[in-house]
Amino acid sequence: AAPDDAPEQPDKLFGKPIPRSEDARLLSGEGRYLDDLGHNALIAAFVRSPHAHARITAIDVGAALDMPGIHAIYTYDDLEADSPEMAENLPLLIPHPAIVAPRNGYPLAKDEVNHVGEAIAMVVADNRYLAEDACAKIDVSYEVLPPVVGIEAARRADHAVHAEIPDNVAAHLQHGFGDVDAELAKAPHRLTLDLEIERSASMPMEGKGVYARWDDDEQALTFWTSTQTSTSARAAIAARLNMAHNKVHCIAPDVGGGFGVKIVHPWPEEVMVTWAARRLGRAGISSEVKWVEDRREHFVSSAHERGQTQQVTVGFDDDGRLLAFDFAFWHDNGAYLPYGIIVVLNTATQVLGPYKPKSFRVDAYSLYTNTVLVTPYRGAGRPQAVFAMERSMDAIAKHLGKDVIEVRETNFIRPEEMPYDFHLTYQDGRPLIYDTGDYQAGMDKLKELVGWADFAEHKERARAEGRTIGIGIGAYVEGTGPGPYEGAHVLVETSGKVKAATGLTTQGQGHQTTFAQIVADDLGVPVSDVEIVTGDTRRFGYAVGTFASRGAVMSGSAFHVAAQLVADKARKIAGEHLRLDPDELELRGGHVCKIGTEPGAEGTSIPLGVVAVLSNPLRYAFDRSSRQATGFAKADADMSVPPVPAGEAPGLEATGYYSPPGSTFASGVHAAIVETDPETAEIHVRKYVVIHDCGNVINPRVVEGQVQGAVVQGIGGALYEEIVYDEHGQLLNASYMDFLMPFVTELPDSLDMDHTVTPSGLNPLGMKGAGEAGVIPTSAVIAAAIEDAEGIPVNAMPISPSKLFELRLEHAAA
Ligand code: MCN
Repeated sequence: AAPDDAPEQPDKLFGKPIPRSEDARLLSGEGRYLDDLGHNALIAAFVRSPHAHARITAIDVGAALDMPGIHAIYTYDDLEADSPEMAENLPLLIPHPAIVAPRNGYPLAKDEVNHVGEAIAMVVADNRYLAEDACAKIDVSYEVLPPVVGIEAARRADHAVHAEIPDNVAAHLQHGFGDVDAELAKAPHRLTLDLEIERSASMPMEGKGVYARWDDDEQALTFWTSTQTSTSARAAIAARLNMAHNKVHCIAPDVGGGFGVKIVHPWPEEVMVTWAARRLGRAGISSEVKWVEDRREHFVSSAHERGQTQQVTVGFDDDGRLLAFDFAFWHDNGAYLPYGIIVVLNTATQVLGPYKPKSFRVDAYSLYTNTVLVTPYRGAGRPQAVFAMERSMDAIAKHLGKDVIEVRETNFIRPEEMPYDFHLTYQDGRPLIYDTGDYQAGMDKLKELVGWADFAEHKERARAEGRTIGIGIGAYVEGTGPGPYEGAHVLVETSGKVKAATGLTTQGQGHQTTFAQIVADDLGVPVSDVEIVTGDTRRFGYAVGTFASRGAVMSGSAFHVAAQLVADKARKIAGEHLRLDPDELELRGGHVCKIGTEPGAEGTSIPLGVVAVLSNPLRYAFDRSSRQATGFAKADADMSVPPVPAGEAPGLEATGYYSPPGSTFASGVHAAIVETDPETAEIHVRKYVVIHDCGNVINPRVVEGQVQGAVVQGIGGALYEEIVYDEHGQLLNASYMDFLMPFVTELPDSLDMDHTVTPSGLNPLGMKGAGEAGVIPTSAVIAAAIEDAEGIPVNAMPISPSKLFELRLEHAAA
């Protein structure tokens, strides 16, 4: 159902839970993913480092080159011989003053490898079998160096990942407000918590992949890549290959999930495959090269996240009011820093959630380790932040013997305090100001939906039956929809159907449906008449990308701006034709018609497709049916065309951009009821409840699907998923046999959801983002519920049955 308090708009598609129009195609196998393309391409495979840290002393490709079906083998020397651009380090995408020592690798390792899986050589062959066989024949000599694995080893700094950075510190960030030391000194109560969140990784069903096609006649390159940022990927490749922008096109075909890992641009494989296509194309060998990541490569050579060690010291009064929140954390950065420290910034700037402590301090370190690099994964630093804050809230309540919800409510920012200015800088460099939000309203709904008032009784009853259950609560605030901009192009065809494009990419979020709802509303056409194109630089060249839950706010708003421009133009053209003032006209039922009259009525209405004909002089001149459709073709011989209204360009189309003044802050509260098995320590999530606020909702069905998916991903992180390295930097669980993701059997018995709606004033439709929300408080909530069930502190995630079993033994011994 639509959110209760959303405004009623009976004629509008905005707010309606219509089914996702993309699903029939995607679920029936009609999707075209990267590996469905380029069947005639040569295939690339990579030689990857078996060592976590080593110097490369020699590479012998001779035996591999002599194998049949092998067309080329490249190493760093080939890049250096090619051009200064190809020999350069991969870029640091988001610089920040807290980054003290940025280091990035090369498309192929230069003389050192810093994690197992780093690419050293590329083979291009007739097929993957031959390419892999040739990889096995390439002889790389290494001088093995001591690896740095894990946060503790990086902090001890007995060894360095990068020799010139002896303390392994990539970035050091400090910020805050108030006098934390003074507040802690005089606080009636103080507590310190040591916390840990596992290293994990986004696991899209489809891994990375790139297919490039060189056109030697045009000296132009087109490449398809499974990316979240096709425009940035194009910019990155154009720069590296030293080509003009308009000679390079990048297309994201159907993308089978991203969850953050596909934001990085360029990936080494994107550089290598595009470069090889041009090089081999010019040599007349083949103009097409393709590489598709296999699952093991995804584990060892894409990106991971989470991975934090935290220490929180809180000072509070007898009511549980936070006087000081002193937060130190150490973040496992992996070997390189392509994406800057956005994850660390998110943890540091969003840890306060819906609360307003009197003083606040963050001291954060991002540390290099000889492991796969770390980039944002759905939630991007916020699950870690919420873990620190919400575990603290529970500890305060326990210390004071108070209700966990009451302590939270005592610290809530109130709706009348909005917009709330923390006088801090947010991760986007702008002031950290919450635009709107009503956290109390969310908590009130949560209590109702989860049955808070009756839970104690419920728990006692369960205990009497020999069952152990517990409840956990968690709240969060999430900055969504950051700028700088997103754009859209909307075109009405002479058929009356609408083609609309944005440069933003899509990975399964339902953009085809939700963006079409916005455009259809603005143009008064059926939603099925709107086709949305995403992530194709041939169709729309300026865009930022899909991450940070920005699609609805950014591209949704841009579609609205562009469609409004088209609607204005349609009213002008139709007004001239109907001899009515444009202000007297509206777009409804596929027509431009006089306000309040029937669409299609003689003399006061004109079909939108006909307006498109009138706006397109050439189409009008050559197309007899178009002339007849306008109803004012005098004779076949009359080739005169209707004039485009003064000040307008031909074509019923427009481009619009949207650039927000700042991020908009979504929020929510979650609760979980878990049951733990007294003997086996198995953990079942019996009930999961979400109250969610993403401002005005375009499509509740899509949003609920997003939240459900993210909650399940969060439960995966809380109970099952963990990337495990041994001390040599070897990944021990690089397959789905050992890296456990929740199946349908691990879903909560029930997952209930409701919404609060505090519209944002920062964008024209009052939206906030929704795509990451479900995953953000999940670990904190599950930890709290297990703690409540077992009466044992839970300070490290994930918590498996065996870990819970150990905790029980430790607790019993203590
Ligand atoms: N929406 C809405 N009303 C709102 C807000 C959002 O109807 N008020 C709709 C949007 O129109 C969109 C969907 O909900 O269809 C998600 O919107 P938004 O929150 O703007 O997020 P993005 O479109 O920017 O998607 C990115 C977000 C992120 S950051 C990750 S990570 C993630 C996620 O979306 N990765 C996903 N959801 C995913 N879903 C799938 N299937 N696959 C991924 O890789």
